[in-house]
Amino acid sequence: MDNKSQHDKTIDRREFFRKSAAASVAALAGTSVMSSDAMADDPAIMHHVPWGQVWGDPVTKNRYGVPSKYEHNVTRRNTKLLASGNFRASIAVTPIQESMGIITPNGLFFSRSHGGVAHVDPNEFRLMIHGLVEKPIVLTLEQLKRYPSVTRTHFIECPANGGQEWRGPQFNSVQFAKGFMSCAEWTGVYVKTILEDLGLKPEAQWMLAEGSDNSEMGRTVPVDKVLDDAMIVWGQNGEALRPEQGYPVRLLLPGWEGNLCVKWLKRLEFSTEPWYCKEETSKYTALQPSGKAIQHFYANEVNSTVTSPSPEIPWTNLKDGDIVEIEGLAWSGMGTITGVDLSFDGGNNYVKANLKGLVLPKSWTRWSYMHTYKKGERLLLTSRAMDDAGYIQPTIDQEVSIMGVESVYHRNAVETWEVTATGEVNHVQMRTPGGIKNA
Ligand SMILES: Nc1nc2c(c(=O)[nH]1)N[C@H]1C(S)=C(S)[C@@H](COP(=O)(O)O)O[C@H]1N2
Ligand SMILES: [Mo]
Repeated sequence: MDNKSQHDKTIDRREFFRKSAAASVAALAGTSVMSSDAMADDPAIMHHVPWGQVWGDPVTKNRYGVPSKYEHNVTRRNTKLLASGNFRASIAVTPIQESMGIITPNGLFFSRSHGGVAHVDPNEFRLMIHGLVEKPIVLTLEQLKRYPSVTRTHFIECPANGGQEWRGPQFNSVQFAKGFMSCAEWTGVYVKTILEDLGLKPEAQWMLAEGSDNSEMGRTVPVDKVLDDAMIVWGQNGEALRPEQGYPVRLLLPGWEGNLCVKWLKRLEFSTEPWYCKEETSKYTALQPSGKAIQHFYANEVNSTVTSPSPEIPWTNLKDGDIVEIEGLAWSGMGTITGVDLSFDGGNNYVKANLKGLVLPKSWTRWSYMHTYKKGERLLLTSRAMDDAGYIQPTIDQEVSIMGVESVYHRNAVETWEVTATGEVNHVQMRTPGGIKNA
């Protein structure tokens, strides 16, 4: 390109941006998200960018595509503080501060594997289904996939999500505080569909699920849940499960504790008794709107968090008067999110946030609230979700009064994120109305 045409292009662009800036200011009339001076004399729109002057890479360079190199910081993370620092059998947490919509890309999906990640040869995969069924069977992967399939969007959450924080915040990070979970569109077959074929004997009460990995992860599940919505899945967001998620096949119990969703599945056995009853999880309680606790087990209760702003991506660049979107996630293993409240004062007063996009049962639900930022203001952002099973998130004081602080599992009290006068974000815990404790 010669100098002349490059110069013309520069003039054209400058005029274009001037015009469109003026037009957008007029259209938004005082409620502009971005002021027009955000564009004025920005060298990045005036000069001729280097990537526009050369041929790009061949489109087949990455036969399996990878994210832009500039997104290299968006990764799962691990810390020695989790799972005794054993990086083989540990936890890789999802960067929920970077999440968009309600789907976690497969490369960022949360992973917890007690015996490390197994690599199963799909040709040697077998699934045995036996015990109290009329027709016990051993299926190859190809035979399993011949059953009619369904596709459903559900989160998987480790019940230890947030479980380090009963006494107060341990991680000044939304990724570590709340990232023991992810959400995907799963493809597979309902276990009830297979059971219609095999014939479940009426005395069957429990299903044992076992993995073929080093940890086996034997878990028993009540037959009611199995016949309700349990799935055997092989598809994750439009492709085969990733090894970290149990390739080629895992059990999925929508909304229930992640540890029951046995990966690298090899065996289902139906029986009258549980082989291994998780005593401690069967005693969990959940708080109702009345503040009274009820007993239940296995389901992950209604929960939410602010994901933006976050300690990782704060508001330090915002100017006074900027309009900014506060965003977060809400989820419930007992049903569909019906609403999310947002507080700016740590949970004393709440306004209604908006639910965005698809609102699906036992799925992440995205919520947002448009806020006009005042430079120097200090906020205590607290979100509180409710579901169609009638539950609402408790305060930490309500939850601790019933559960104590020794537990690791099922912490679903509201979370608070402090925005300081300079826009930094800190994870804090509100133990008494009006004041920060354990900050
Ligand atoms: N076979 C097997 N299944 C397993 C595990 C395991 O270690 N082995 N970990 C469990 C735990 S504790 C959780 S929280 C979920 C996590 O699923 P993900 O790794 O796909 O996020 O898998 C569960 N299923
Ligand atoms: Mo877990």
